[in-house]
Amino acid sequence: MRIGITCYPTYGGSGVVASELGKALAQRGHEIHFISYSLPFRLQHYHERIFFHEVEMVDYPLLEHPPYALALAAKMSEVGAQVGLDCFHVHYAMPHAVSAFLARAILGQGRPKIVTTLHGTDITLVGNDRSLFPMTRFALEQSDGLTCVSRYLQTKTREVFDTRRPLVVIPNFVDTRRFTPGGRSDLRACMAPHGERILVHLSNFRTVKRVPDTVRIFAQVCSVLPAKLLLIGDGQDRLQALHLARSLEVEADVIFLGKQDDVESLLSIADLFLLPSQEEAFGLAALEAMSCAVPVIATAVGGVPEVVEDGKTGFLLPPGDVQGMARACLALLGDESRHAEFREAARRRAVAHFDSNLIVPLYEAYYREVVAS
Ligand code: GMT
Repeated sequence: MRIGITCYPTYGGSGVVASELGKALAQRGHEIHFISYSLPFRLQHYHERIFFHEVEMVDYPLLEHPPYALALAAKMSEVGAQVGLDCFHVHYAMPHAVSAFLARAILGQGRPKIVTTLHGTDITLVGNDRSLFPMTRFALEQSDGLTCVSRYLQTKTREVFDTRRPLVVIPNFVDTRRFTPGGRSDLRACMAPHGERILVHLSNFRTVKRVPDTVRIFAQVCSVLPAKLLLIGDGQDRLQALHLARSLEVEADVIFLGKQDDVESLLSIADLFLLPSQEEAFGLAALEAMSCAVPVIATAVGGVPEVVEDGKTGFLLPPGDVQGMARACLALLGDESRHAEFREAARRRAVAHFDSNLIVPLYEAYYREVVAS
C-alpha cells in the first residue's frame, strides 16, 4: 500500500508511534510518505521506501499565525495526487484529521481513505476544549477509520464525544529486538561511576508528566542509597525540575540529558523507570523501558495499568503519592531477587503483548479493511 503519515514531528509519544510505525511498514514492503512540518525525530536516517514531504508555512505579515492546518491540507492533497495514496494515516486528531478531510475534499474522489489515531491529550485536553470540541467531533466523524492506543482512551473518547463510531484499540508497540536488556557497561560506568543505582525518566516535560515529582521521588531514594537520576527530554517544566533538584540538594546526582535519539541505550542501563504522570493514555516510554527489562514505578492513571502490571512488572500508585513511589523504588532496589523477577516479567510482558511484529500487522489489516470499505 501507499500510505501518507502525518504526525507532530516533535519529542512526543504520538510522533514516536507514527515514526516507528512508518519504519516497520516500510520494512514490510509498503511505501510510506511522511507529510509533516519537519522530519520526525526518530526518522533522521535514510530508510528505504520512506519519503518525506515538508509542509511549508506561508510567511506573510498579515498572517500573524501561520495557517498550519491549511498548509498541511494543501501538502497532503499535493502528495495524494502525486503518488496516488491509498490512505492518510493521521496521528493526533487536531488539526491533522481536519487537514486530511480538507485534502480529500480537494482531491474530490473519496480517496485516499482517512485513518485517525487518537493518542490521549488530543481527546482529553485539546479536543475537550470548548472551542475545539465541535471541530474535533466533526473530524472524528469524517474519518473512515478510528483507532486509539488503549481501552481507557476508547472509553474516554466515547464518553467525551458521545460517539457510536467504531473505535478500534491498537495498542502502542516496541521493537523488542532494538530495546533489549543488558546495556552498555561503558555507558553505565559513565553515568554511575561508583556503581550507583540508575533511575530514568523520559518525557516531553509537560506539566501533565509531573516531572518535579520524579525529582522528589529520587531525592527520597537517594537519601537511602547511592543513585543517579537520568532525565531524558526537554520542555516547559525542565527549569522547575532543575531548581527543585538544587533545593533538595540532589543536583549533583540528577543528569539532565535533554532530547536524545538513542533512548534504547539509555533505558537499557536503568534499574528503574519513573512515570509519575497526572494523566497518560498509554505510557509508551514505560513500555520501551519494560522491553529493556526495566521495572516501572508509575501512577495508576489512564491506560498505564494496561501496560504495567502492578506488583509484577512495576508498582502503580496514585498521582502525587511521592512517598509511596519512593517506597516502591526502595522495595525493589533493596531486594535483588525481587528486582530480578520484576525485570524478567517486564521484558516478558513487552515481548508477549506489545512487540512490533504483533501490533504492526493489526494496522496493516485495519488499513486493508478501511481501504476496501
Ligand atoms: O505524553 C505526551 O505529552 C505526548 C503525547 C503525544 O501525543 O505525543 O503522548 C500521548 O501519546 C503517547 C503515544 O500514544 C502515549 O503513550 C501517551 O500516554 C499520551 N500522553 C498522554 O496521554 C498524556
